[in-house]
Amino acid sequence: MLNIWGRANSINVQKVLWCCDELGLEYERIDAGGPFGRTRDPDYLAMNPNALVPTISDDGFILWESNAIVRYLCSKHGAGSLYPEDLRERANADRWMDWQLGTISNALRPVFIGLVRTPPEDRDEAAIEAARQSTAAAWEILEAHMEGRDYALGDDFTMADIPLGVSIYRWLRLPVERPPIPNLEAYHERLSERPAFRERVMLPLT
Ligand SMILES: N[C@@H](CCC(=O)N[C@@H](CS)C(=O)NCC(=O)O)C(=O)O
Repeated sequence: MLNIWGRANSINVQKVLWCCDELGLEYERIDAGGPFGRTRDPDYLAMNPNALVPTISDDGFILWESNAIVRYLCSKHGAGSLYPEDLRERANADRWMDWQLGTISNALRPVFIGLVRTPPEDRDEAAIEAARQSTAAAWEILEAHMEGRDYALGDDFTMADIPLGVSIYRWLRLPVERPPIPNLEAYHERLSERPAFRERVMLPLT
């Protein structure tokens, strides 16, 4: 039995839900985080001492960190499809997943929190603008990489597209000035053709 703890509007939970749907996995999702609380309950902290979502239990195997969860599920259920079997292909996928978490996510988060979760009167406009500029600059790297490619690794959809896809969706939905990124917009259009992306990721920003 696969259990997933996390609220459905969390970007990191959305990665896991989208991944499960792509793999055709059945699971039970338990609301946690944000208004649902639970993450500081002793039994939750025993699973995930970060008090963050998502966390999964796969027949009792506990795992947290969204990209690690996506890798684990793809490795278990998607070898040769979402989980590249070729070592270098897989390293490329890992690279883009780490880049999403280490670079894009850190840059994008203050823009999202500032504009979506902070009332206008409490916003630090200078900090939001600085983060917007950092995010726009970081996206240029993927924009250049996507020239001539349908997905992050080339022709086929893989696990690398999941973290990238959730972040691109947010960036394109935020009410901010964006330099032109035609390759990323085309990539987003391609992802939008996937039912699981539409259902799990393309939600109003809250
Ligand atoms: N690096 C972690 C970050 C997890 C994280 O920051 N989760 C956020 C939601 S996106 C969270 O739990 N926020 C507190 C809450 O929802 O209560 C991961 O990728 O899983």
